[in-house]
Amino acid sequence: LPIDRNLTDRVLAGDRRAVARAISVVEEAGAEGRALIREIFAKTGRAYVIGVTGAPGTGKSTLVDRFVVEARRAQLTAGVLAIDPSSPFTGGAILADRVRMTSHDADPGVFIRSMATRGHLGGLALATGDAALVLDAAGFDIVVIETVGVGQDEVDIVSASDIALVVLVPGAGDDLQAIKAGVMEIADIFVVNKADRDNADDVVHAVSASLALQTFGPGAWAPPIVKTNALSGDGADRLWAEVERFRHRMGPAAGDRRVAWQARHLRNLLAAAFVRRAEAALPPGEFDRLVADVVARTLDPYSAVASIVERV
Ligand SMILES: Nc1nc2c(ncn2[C@@H]2O[C@H](COP(=O)(O)OP(=O)(O)O)[C@@H](O)[C@H]2O)c(=O)[nH]1
Ligand SMILES: [Mg+2]
Repeated sequence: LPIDRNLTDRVLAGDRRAVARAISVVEEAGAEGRALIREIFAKTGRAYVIGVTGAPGTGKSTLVDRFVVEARRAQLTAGVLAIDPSSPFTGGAILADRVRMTSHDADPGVFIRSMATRGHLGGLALATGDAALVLDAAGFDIVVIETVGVGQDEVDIVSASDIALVVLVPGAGDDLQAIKAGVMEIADIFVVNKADRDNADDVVHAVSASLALQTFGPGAWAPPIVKTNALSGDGADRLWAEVERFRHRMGPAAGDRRVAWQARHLRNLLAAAFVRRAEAALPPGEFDRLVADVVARTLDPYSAVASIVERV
């Protein structure tokens, strides 16, 4: 496939329009996107990737906005990917996140992009990971990925990050929010946002009670709980300080995390590539015939797979 060198070069030079275009290309999860990633990959791995997850309406976008202000204060540039379940798939058009309060438009050190959750052929986690690589290659110091903590896709996205922030808010059943979503285990920092509300401390206590049930070995990171008011910006500096503390404390362990993630990622890509190859190697209609045989119970699924593997 011919590679658009011009696009690659412009991404590496940090050209914003090229970055936007490149994200659209990788969102399509086709050969062009794979070629682009191949071209830029050696220039990635430098950005610090921050995953932010939590239920809808917990104030993630508002908080990320504040967070970006802190990053800029620290002389760091920031790329933001907001995975927005409410935005329809636009084929890559740039959507303004409706709740952004601060205008970063005039700031070349900030790039914000909304991505729809539907319409990604290769899966949301893959599209998001590749979009993060584009921002990384373009030279952004930090890449923030905001995602709604509901499904496996979102957990995958956050576990691909260097640090995971889980956002909770005061309200009914809040002590269970994180546990229900299965993100309790992946949180490096708990954020109790909307701390301007009365019962914010109830959430803090619920989280610390559940953390108290876990044992943290020597040198292990015990997730701190940070109260924020994203509307006023209160606590954003403390949140930033905790992220910095984690980054410095977890230096070598961060490498292990990337190794573990990369191993899983390669296996997933291998599985997908292998399925593509296997299906292509079968005579037309053969796969469907095997499915029919399994449904009819004349063939078991393990033997069906074995018969395909033999032929590849
Ligand atoms: N009272 C209060 N409202 C907040 C706070 N942070 C965000 N909000 C509001 O909560 C709503 C949802 O915020 P948003 O950032 O879109 O949440 P997201 O869906 O998690 O991205 C918006 O109306 C925000 O203005 C906060 O700290 N306190
Ligand atoms: Mg949001």
